[in-house]
Amino acid sequence: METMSIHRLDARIKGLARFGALPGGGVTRSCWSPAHEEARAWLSGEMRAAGLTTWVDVAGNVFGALGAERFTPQTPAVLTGSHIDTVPEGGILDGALGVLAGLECLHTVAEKSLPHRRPLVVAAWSDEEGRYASLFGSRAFCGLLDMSRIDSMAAVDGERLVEAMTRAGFDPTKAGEARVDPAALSAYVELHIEQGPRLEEAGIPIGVVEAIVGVRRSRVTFVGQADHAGTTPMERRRDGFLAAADYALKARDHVVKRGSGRSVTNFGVVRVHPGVTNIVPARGELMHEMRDPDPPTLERLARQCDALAKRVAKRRGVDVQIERISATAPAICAPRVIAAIEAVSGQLGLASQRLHSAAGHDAQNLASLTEAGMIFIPSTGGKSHRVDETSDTAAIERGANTLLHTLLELSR
Ligand code: HGY
Ligand code: MN
Ligand code: MN
Repeated sequence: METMSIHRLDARIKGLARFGALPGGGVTRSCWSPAHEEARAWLSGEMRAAGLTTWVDVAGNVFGALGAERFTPQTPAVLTGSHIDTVPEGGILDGALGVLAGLECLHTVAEKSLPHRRPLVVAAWSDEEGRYASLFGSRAFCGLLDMSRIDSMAAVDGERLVEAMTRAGFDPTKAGEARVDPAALSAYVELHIEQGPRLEEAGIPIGVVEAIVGVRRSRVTFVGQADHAGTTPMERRRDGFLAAADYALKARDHVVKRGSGRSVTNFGVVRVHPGVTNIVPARGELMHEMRDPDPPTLERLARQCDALAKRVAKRRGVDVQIERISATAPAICAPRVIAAIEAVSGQLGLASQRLHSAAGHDAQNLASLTEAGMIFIPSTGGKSHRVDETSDTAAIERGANTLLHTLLELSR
């Protein structure tokens, strides 16, 4: 079976890693940042050098195509891709692998004139990591973007999406026009690192994703009373931070004990106000995230945690405010794409295992428009969203060759 060039792919992975590179390794490349925009220009250049037609849509998504100039219902395309934006202090493979392996596959198809009846397109979706709004570019492409909220979309440090997009040369008011006609797509398949330990611990080289978790994020703010940190008797304090801490520990235990076994939760952003050492915190603010592949489970846990927050506030004599920030719907992957990945893995002599994705991905938006699926490769030590995220070259090669033949299979 034909193979893609692991040397060229490895060189491009190292090439992209230069943009936003951190001194001790890893990368910070937030969407719309100067490093990201330089990376976008570099990627478009690599796509053109590979013989692809390239364009960027109004939501900042970059496309490279074989056999098409644009998306059109006349010639439904087989699409692959992922993202080139990263979390702060992230790894060099999360997202980059799927974009660059997709590029390498199309480069191989072009140079070896491999047969494909349908156009093949590789995408780099903007702001997948959601510095401003999670899965932003693929949401816009899939017609799932709530344009009424675009003015309020902002990073945790307060920078607004509209400022960042404008600085990068995009008009945020047009992002909703990125919407594609669903008839212009035939299938979507994304290659990604698993970002967890399951495949490596099972010794399985190829993961076949069956479902992708939904992710709910809420801002939970406990409001007590600022007071002197020295003179206020302990029993009279209405400490907003301690209420938030009490809630976080109880909510974590609740999700673990009463969730589905695949439910997870996290409190990745914590703010204390006024936030100085000699004032009893008036406010303790948490960004509370929870995930599960099953929509009813996610809804139930959210309701139960809201009730828990109110009980904790009452017992501690403070108030609580709960604001829904975002919610992505869980997605089920398409049987046709799952079957294609499994058939190709078998032809390549690679063991595969079905699993759910505990990370969110652009594929869950594409699944609302077309038959979508994902291929995972093992993450070394299950590490991701940290500078030492890595996968070995052999794993990358196996994953990219599986992607190559899955794309050819789907484009027959
Ligand atoms: O957060 C996630 O699940 C993904 O890595 N953006
Ligand atoms: Mn990520
Ligand atoms: Mn990712």
